[in-house]
Amino acid sequence: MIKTAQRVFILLTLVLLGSAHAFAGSDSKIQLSPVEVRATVPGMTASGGYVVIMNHSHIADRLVEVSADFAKKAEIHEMLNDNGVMKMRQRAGGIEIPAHGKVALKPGGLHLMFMGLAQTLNAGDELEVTLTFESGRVITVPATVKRPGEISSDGAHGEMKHGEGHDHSGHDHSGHDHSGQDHSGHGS
Ligand SMILES: [Cu+2]
Repeated sequence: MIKTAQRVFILLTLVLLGSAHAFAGSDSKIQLSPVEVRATVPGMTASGGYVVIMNHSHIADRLVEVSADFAKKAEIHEMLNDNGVMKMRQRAGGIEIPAHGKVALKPGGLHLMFMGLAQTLNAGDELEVTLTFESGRVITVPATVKRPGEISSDGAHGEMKHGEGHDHSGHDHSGHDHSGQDHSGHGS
């Protein structure tokens, strides 16, 4: 006969072993949408990334670190209103994902920030981003580079209607906007 405590231990062990072999984008408790990364033009060295994080556990977790091999440095950013001017800065303490909760990182709000880009990020490029959680979970997810107009506002849908973004494709207003915010957020 196996005691309850032993049963729980065996179960936990199985869960932990299982998580090492989980599909990209999720383990048993944390589920991630594919990351959407904003396309850049030559000369841009920073870009934003967006993702939806779902916590199916009854214990809160916290996104504490992000990394990607296409960026020298990656941070978790938040937007704040500084006397009417939206700025962004690194979010101290990361982002809590409530138990049975969902947090969407999206344009204009919480986002992943990739700095020191080693290459121009062209729409359609397939990359990978690794997210680390306070619980010790380390999850690598596919990331697709998208034109600003193609990035889903709620981050939940991988594909958006076609046609909406084509006005922006050559000009990259949003990208310029974003790097401007980067200066105001971190500069002087
Ligand atoms: Cu940022």
